[in-house]
Amino acid sequence: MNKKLAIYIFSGLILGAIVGLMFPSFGVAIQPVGKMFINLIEMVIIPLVFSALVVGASGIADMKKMGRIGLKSIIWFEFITTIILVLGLVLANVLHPGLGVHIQQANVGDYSAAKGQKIDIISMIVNIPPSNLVKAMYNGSMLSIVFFATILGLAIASVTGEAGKVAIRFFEGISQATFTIIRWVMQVAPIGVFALSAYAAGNYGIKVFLPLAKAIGVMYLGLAIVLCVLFPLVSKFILHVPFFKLFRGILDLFIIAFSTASSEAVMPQLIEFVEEIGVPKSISSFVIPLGLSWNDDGTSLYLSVAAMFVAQLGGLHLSISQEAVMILMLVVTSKGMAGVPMAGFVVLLTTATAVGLPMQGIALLAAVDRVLDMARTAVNVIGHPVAAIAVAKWEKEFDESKLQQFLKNGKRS
Ligand code: DAS
Repeated sequence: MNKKLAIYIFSGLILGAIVGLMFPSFGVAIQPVGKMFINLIEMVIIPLVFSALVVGASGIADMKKMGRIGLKSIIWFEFITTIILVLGLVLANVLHPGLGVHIQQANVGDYSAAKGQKIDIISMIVNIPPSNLVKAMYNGSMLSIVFFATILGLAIASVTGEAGKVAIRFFEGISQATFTIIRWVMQVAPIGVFALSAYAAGNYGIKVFLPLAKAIGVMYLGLAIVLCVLFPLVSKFILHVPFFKLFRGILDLFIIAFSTASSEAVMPQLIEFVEEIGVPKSISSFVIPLGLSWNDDGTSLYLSVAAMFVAQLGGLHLSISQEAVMILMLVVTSKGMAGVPMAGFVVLLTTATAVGLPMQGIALLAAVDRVLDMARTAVNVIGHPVAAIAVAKWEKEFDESKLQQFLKNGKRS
């Protein structure tokens, strides 16, 4: 999403709020426009997740040939992203960003369907393998869709010859096309967000925007904790490298990632950086690109806070086991993500659909996604070198002398 569109979308939020507050009946009347915008985004979620996972899973099959490095990368990614997901959950449970107004109380559209939904874990796990894939897609059973797409991707990777290659190319095309559709839909986001914002203001007044501001604050606080506490602690006690001196060496990449909201924009420079400080090419050229879609630390924090914000805003009181299931979902659905703007928001949409969170809260987050995306992308970009160093150290292939040389120079060559 380019900066101009982001400004239009943000303006739609502000303008919609003003119009909704001044003319509440108009705000309520244009609710269908906002609902249609949500439908436009939701319509592409299943094909997007399905195709991205088939392609991602077929890559895992190749990764088996990568042996230890691939496995160690995935173990590190899961370790660090799960800690961060739980951190986000704790922050959301302590600071309650979504409390203040319950969307269900205003009985907005059919979102109240999600209220009080009990997630029965046993039957949920039993029904993960879909007895009928089309029915799973019709019901939006994301865990079943994720399960089948992963199995299909692994199976396609084992199909030798032209047929296997053509199948992967097909799903790669679908995956890219779905991201293009999201980009097209975001062109009308200013109108959609205007309508949703006008409805939000018209229907429940100014108090609905307070939780939104609070959610942004909680996410920025969480990202600051990841960047200034978690990464330094992991670097000092597990990796034994000076985090802030290394961070200073890629501050420019951090700023580029923040302003473009795209990790892919700085991926080549990240690979060069980690090789300069002592990570061998065999590891850097694998862990960084894979990390872009499997190790999004900033996005992980965003996802758990955002999911809890939406649940709280929708008046859903999730039990500990329901929160655990949601984290399990996020651990799965946040893998295979692209390093492009709004990628994390699409993952949130997927998870929200899967656990039945009210979409209205999601739509409000869409309005401020750019502000959130910049920060989470910048943190993602710092998490990738941390992972590359971790795997290199684990493989005992980290060249300490290069690190010392870098620290002596004080900056990237
Ligand atoms: N913008 C994504 C990235 O480039 C992060 C996200 O959308 O969550 O990493």
